[in-house]
Amino acid sequence: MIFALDISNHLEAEVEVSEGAPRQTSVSAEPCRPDPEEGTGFEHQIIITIRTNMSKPVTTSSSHKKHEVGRTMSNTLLSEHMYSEAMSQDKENKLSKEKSTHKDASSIDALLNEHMYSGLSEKDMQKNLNKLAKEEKKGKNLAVSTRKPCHNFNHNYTNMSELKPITLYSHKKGPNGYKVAILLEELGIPYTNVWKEFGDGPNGVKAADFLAINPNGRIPAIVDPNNNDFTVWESGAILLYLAGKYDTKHHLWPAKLEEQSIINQWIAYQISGQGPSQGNANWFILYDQTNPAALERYVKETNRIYQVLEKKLATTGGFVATHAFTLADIAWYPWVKIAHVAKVDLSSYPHVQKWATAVAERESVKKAYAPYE
Ligand SMILES: N[C@@H](CCC(=O)N[C@@H](CS)C(=O)NCC(=O)O)C(=O)O
Repeated sequence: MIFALDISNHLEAEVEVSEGAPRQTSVSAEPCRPDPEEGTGFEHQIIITIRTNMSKPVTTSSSHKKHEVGRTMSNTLLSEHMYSEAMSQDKENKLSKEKSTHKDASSIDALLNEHMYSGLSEKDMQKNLNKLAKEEKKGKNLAVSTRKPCHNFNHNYTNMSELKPITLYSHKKGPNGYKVAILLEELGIPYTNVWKEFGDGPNGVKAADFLAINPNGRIPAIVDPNNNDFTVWESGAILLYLAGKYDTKHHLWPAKLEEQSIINQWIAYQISGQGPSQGNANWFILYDQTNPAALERYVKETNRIYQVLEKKLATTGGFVATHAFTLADIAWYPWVKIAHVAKVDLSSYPHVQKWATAVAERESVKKAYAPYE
């Protein structure tokens, strides 16, 4: 199937999707800049990413051509995304109602596309819809009337500060929330820390209101107002969501599958190995010294994991997964920071110690920990 997709006012891309409908897609366009050779034209660069959980493979191809004023575009792909499971019923009803009130459905599609993919706020979308309605009354061509100028177009999240703050549910002393805070700082995404307490008290992670956000009753969790209040919990899942959605320049999350897999592998190891082992060591050290066998087991296992990390850091030129600072470093750092609690002596792991000192110096890390220090 070929879907024509309006990516901005100036670009058009065709995405070919193999048989079967993708359930989740995302599309981004590199910002287009004035073309110095043509003066009035635009430099066209398109990145199309289709992420899918469909069982059949998806193939993509993209083409671009100059915008022709007045062009209207159909947008079936948008609907595929919009009406996927990620879409709430409420939103779906609202959007289809909106569509039916306009003659030129394609321009509504374009606007909604912008809303869905680029973080255009509900309020701004409403403003644009009102503008559309006005212009439609005057008989104007809607396809060209409502779009932002290209340089200001935010499909690629070039201006993160325009995003609405993401809510981060965290705990001042819990390492897992800081992973998310560091990533948000790295990406320059505004966020609000909502500090939770442990237990089932009124502000506790096991209280009913928080269980509605994370049924597992643990921090971290996020709610993203730029994406219909999309909610994610489990630190690793949150890192991957934020990187997939907002690190479109691939600073911390490379585009190459193999590199992603290596990073994923180290994130998974952190979450299933270092975190639980070190966390249990902490527990037996701090709260239950009646079980020396359990304490010894977890301290030993935690130290074994640090040996694995030590070896890896000795071979990667200073970073956990690849040759560069990535999501994997972000996942490991907050636990390494508190290694001493679990009787891990970092001086026995010189590469880990050197790496942790360098990570601590990053601006993002300092800012993320500012509320803690
Ligand atoms: N696998 C989870 C672990 C989350 C976790 O254990 N969070 C701790 C704080 S760092 C927590 O909320 N503990 C509260 C509890 O266990 O009740 C993740 O990586 O997000």
